[in-house]
Amino acid sequence: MTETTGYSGGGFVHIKNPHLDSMEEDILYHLDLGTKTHNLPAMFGDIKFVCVGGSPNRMRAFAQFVQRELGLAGAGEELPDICAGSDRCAMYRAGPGSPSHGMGIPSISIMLHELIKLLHHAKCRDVTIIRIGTSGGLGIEAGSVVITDTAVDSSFQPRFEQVVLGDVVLRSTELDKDLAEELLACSREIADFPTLIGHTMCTYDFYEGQGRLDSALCSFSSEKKLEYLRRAYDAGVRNIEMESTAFAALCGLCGLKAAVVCVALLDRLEGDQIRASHEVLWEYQQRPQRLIAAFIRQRLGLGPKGPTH
Ligand code: R2B
Ligand code: URA
Repeated sequence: MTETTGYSGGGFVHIKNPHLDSMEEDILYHLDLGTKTHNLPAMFGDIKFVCVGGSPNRMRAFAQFVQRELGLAGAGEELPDICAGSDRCAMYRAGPGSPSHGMGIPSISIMLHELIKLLHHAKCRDVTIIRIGTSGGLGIEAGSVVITDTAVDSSFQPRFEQVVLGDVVLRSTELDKDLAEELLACSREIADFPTLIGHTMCTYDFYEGQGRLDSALCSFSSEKKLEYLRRAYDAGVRNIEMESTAFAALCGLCGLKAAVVCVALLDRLEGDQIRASHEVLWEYQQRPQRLIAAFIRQRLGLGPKGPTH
């Protein structure tokens, strides 16, 4: 069974679940929010940009960074975690919302179902959602930022397989091409690092699933690994991570304009271990953040802002 991309009438988030309407209350358990306990339209109704990422610390730093970059009130002050009552997700508000989603498809799926329902309950309109994260590069310089045009699975197919009641449902993983181009154009203006558009391969594992030779179990040779990675490169893959297919599929079906922007921590054609120093990795991880902050400034008509770090 294949599901096609959703259409969002009036810019609203498109929820495709008839059961939700008959629920007296919707408890967003992992976000520690609920439709009765919280006034979600008042708390979130004006949200236009949502940025999601794997690590709570990184997302807090990002929210603080955006607060400074956009010149918002409270810049420099501690930001409260809106999901403080949950030890599963953290969420910060600084103009844009920036929740963290943990590692891998099951983790981001849970967060996205609740986040998308949150945007729906809050009656948000015309929301742009961006995943910022890290990845392994393929034939590109470490530190390069990849803007995903299409997320592909480990057979290089643009699909996400979700098992529903024991059946495999195939979902499209196309992302918004215009948004990807807009982000690339923005990077041309501000970035002092390489940025490119390419396919992103999403796997269910960091080690065997990404063809690493440094895992606890390994059944393939170095030649086989390189042959697989070169085939991925020839299919257009420029980086590898662990959430993009589920992110693209869910956001697409719910009518959200979505993008994936990940920095490459290494070139997987050259090795498997991440050897760069903490300082270098920290600076790499700020690159997608700097790009997105500049993009939001541009969208809000705030104009360029000197060096972005
Ligand atoms: C990128 O980095 C994480 C694994 O280290 C994973 O969440 C991903 O997609
Ligand atoms: N994240 C991944 O999923 N793979 C890498 O190689 C680096 C970061």
